[in-house]
Amino acid sequence: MLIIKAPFSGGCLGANIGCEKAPDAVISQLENCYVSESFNPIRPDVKGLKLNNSNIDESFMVIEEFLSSLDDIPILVGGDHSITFPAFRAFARKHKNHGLLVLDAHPDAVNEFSPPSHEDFLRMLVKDGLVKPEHIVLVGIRNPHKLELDFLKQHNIRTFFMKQCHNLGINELTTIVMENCLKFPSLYLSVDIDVVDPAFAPGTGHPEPGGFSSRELLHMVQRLALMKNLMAMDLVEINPDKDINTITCRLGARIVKELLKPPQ
Ligand SMILES: [Mn+2]
Repeated sequence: MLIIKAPFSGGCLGANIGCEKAPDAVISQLENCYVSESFNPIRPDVKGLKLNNSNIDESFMVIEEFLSSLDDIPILVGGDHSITFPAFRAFARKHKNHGLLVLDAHPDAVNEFSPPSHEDFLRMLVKDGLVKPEHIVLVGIRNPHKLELDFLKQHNIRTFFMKQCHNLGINELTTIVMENCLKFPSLYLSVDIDVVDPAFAPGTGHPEPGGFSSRELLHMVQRLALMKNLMAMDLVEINPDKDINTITCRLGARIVKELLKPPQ
């Protein structure tokens, strides 16, 4: 596995400036996560990408080209959520009948900006035919815009709204999400840190109260990491400038640690 640092805030529409500092901040916290909770001994390589925050097209090209050339399973550490667009495009070229699992407070389907921003990467993936809507699973959604609700309904996208997540309980929720995702021969997992309650992850651009606890997210992530079809991952929207006592960066490092899996 390879951790790839993607220091990019050029797609955040000004809402999360500072998130370009997250890759370094999160990876430096990784040194304080001595072991995974299952004592997985994997020590991943880390590679940094050179991105240009004032040039989205150029940065997307760098991300896509690097991931296209990679044989390893990548964990991309952003950066704002727009980076999922080029990362997923590289993934979609390599895999057939692929699926996308997104853990996020927001559906990220407001506009149709091109190149996409962190508010509409999902909509643009669907619009550009890079993923079938029925191969998308969203988890943790709360406070969606009306345009986003219309989009989810129109495309019949499998959505686990946060209230439903809570009512199911983390164990059952994770089981159902995994059952949904095991149908795809290959899966991309995108984790937006704002799926976590801001009480546990304050360092982000659009805090939405009422999310998962860090323990609940770790439960889910630990079980998702066991899925054999999981072929690419990203972790986005952490902002060290908005963080308190490095809680969020440290949680980010813990998530990365739990996602690492032995070579197959
Ligand atoms: Mn997002």
